This record gives sequence, structure tokens and C-alpha cells, in this order.
Amino acid sequence: MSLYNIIVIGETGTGKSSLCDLLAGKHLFQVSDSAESCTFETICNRSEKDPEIGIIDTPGLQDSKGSDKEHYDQMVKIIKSLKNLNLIVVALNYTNCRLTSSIQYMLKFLCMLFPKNISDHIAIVFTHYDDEYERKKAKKYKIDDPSLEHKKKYIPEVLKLIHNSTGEEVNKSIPTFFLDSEYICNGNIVEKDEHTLMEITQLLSYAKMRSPIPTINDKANIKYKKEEEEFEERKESKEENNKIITIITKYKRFKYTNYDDSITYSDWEKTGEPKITEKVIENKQSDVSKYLDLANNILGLLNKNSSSNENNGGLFSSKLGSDSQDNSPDDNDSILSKIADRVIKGEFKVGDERKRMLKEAGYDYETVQKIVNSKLAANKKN
Ligand SMILES: Nc1nc2c(ncn2[C@@H]2O[C@H](COP(=O)(O)OP(=O)(O)OP(=O)(O)O)[C@@H](O)[C@H]2O)c(=O)[nH]1
Ligand SMILES: [Mg+2]
Repeated sequence: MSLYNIIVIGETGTGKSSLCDLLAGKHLFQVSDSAESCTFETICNRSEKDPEIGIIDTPGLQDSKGSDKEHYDQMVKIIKSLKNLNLIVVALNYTNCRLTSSIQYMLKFLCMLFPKNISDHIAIVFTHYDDEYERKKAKKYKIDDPSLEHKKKYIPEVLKLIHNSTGEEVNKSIPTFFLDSEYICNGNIVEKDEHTLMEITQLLSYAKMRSPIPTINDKANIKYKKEEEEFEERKESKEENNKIITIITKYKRFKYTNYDDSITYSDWEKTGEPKITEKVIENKQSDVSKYLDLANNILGLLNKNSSSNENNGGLFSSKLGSDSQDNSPDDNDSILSKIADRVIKGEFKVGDERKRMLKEAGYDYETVQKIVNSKLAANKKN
């Protein structure tokens, strides 16, 4: 693994592989002899000129929709495997310069991979730059810097692209290099002009001055501009055995923002264990348990009522204030009187709560309350 790494990206046929050869100082990369695409995979080689530097050549970019996805996938795998990526070189053909949609696409993708300070790690290299010719032309038309027009146009364009992708501030500059990267011509290594050699030396030392690009975003996906998770909770309730059972299930799906900004979604999928809660339905107490409660209350009362420990059987009806053939009125009066005393003591609370408690204990509220009132009136008199 090299200490410093430079990756070269650009449109097909721009001269990326030739530039990589120049940076390596040796013919190591596959250079096309025709207009046909030549490099189909991302290749790393160590520079002969400076063995501390690794050079990464990439396939020519053909379209913005990423139809050659496997090339991108392989490239991403290599980029992610690099410990240090110091410089991204955007190669543009000086004589036919365009920041095509495929370069924009590639840059946007790298911005997603390296969302922080990527502009500090980008350089633009203009290939097919004939220094001698450009100088003569500049002299003729009295132009100081023949490369100025290109700098003025493409630096802001690249910065704007970075800004749109990462939100990074754009009030800085990007270094530019102008050279003739033809390295192999008719099978022979071409002697390079001094200007090109100087630019290459400067480009290599600029790369070494860069610290590795921070923060690789592992979630960056070549297929989509953005991939986000969305969650949803679905509730399902059912009544079973006098209980309400609620099942809460979490679902997850992916929201994909494509490179043309259209949105697509994956299917919803269950995630995690469902959460199950149970709640007893209070007012739907079963008849059996209702009567059992009532009987228990009456028995409890009988135990307390030591003075009247005769017949329990008729209490159900006497408590409710109705006539009973099995129970003497005296028994009823005594029990109701004791209940009234307990009401006065506050054991049966007040208002609606009292009504409910008396009813639950099996007494008729009106009957008991009448006794309570007369007892209270009698107390007042005394
Ligand atoms: N005159 C001149 N020719 C160049 C320059 N750079 C590349 N070429 C020639 O352009 C052709 C394509 O160069 P490559 O280096 O293979 O281009 P590439 O960008 O790697 O192409 P793909 O891998 O297909 O994307 C070759 O014939 C090179 O010799 C340059 O700066 N000046
Ligand atoms: Mg190539």
C-alpha cells in the first residue's frame, strides 16, 4: 500500500492512462491507440519516479446513468480499500474541454464518498496542451497567460459542483496543470517537453503535500445519489379472553434518490421483534367473576358482623334492598345499619364513587344512603 495515492478520473479518451504513465515515470497503464475506450477497470500502480506514490487509473466514463455499473463498483471497492487517498485528478482535454455529465456524475459520487473538504484534494489537469504552440499564440495576440480562460471557466464550475453536492464553501481555488500527456506514440515512449515534466513534478509534490482525504462515507452508493432509511409502526389490536391484545410491528424501507432526482422506494420489510401489550377489559368482567366478587363481599361482611351470624343465604337479596322470604327484616336492617355506619366512617368514599362501591358490594345505594342520612340527622339532634 502506497503512502500517497492519486486517482485520475475523466471522460474516455482524455488521456487518463497516458497521464498515469507520466506520473509513474514508466509505461505501466494501458493506453488506447484509437478513439475506442481502452481502460475497463481501475488499476493501481506504484510510481517509478516516486515509490511512495500510488497512481490509480480509472475506466473512461461514458454516461451519467451509470450503465457500466460493474466498473464503478470495482472502482469504489478499490477506493474504499485505500488507506490514503490524497488527490483526485480531474483530467480534461484542453482542446475539447467540457465538464460532461459523466464527469459531473463521477465528481458527485466522490463527493458522497468523501463529504468533508474534498475541494482541498482536487486538481484539474488539462491534457493535450501544447505549450510551445500556446505560447506562440499568446505572444501573437498579446495574451499574458494562455491558460487563463480555462482556469476562469472550469475552476468555478468544479467548485460549484462540489458545493451543490456537499454544501462546502466555494470561495477557494483549485490548482490546475497544463500538459501534453501523450507518453506512448506508435509504440515508442515520447520524449516529453520541459513544461510537461515540470507540471508533472509539481503535481506529484502537490499530492504529497495533501493529507489523506478524511471521512469515507461507507454508505455512499454508486447506484443512487442518496439512500435513506424510513421507519413505520403498524398497530394491530384484537380482543381475546377478556383482554385487548395490541401488537406493534416496526417496518423499514429504503428511499432512493436517483441521479436524476427521481425517488424510488424499496418494499416495506419487518424489522425487529414485534411489541405485544395486553390490557384487561375492566367493565366487561365476566358474569361468573362478577357474582363471585359479590358473594365474597357478602361473606366478608358476615364475618365482620358478629351480632348477626345466622343465615347467609338470604343476604344477596336483602342487601339489594328487595324483599326476601328467607331473610327476616331485622337481619336486613341490622346489616344495612352497619353498612351505613361504615359509609359514615368514609369507607365507601363519596358521590359516584360511593354509588359504585356500594353497588359492587351488593347494596342498594338509595336504601343505604337513606339510613346514612337519618343517622346523621339523629347525630345532629343529639
Ligand atoms: N497529443 C496528445 N495525445 C494524447 C494526450 N493524452 C493522450 N493522448 C492520446 O490519446 C489516446 C487515448 O489516450 P489514453 O491515455 O488511452 O486515454 P484514456 O483517457 O485513458 O482512455 P480510456 O481509458 O479509454 O478512457 C492515445 O492515443 C494517447 O496517445 C495528450 O495530452 N496529447
Ligand atoms: Mg485509459
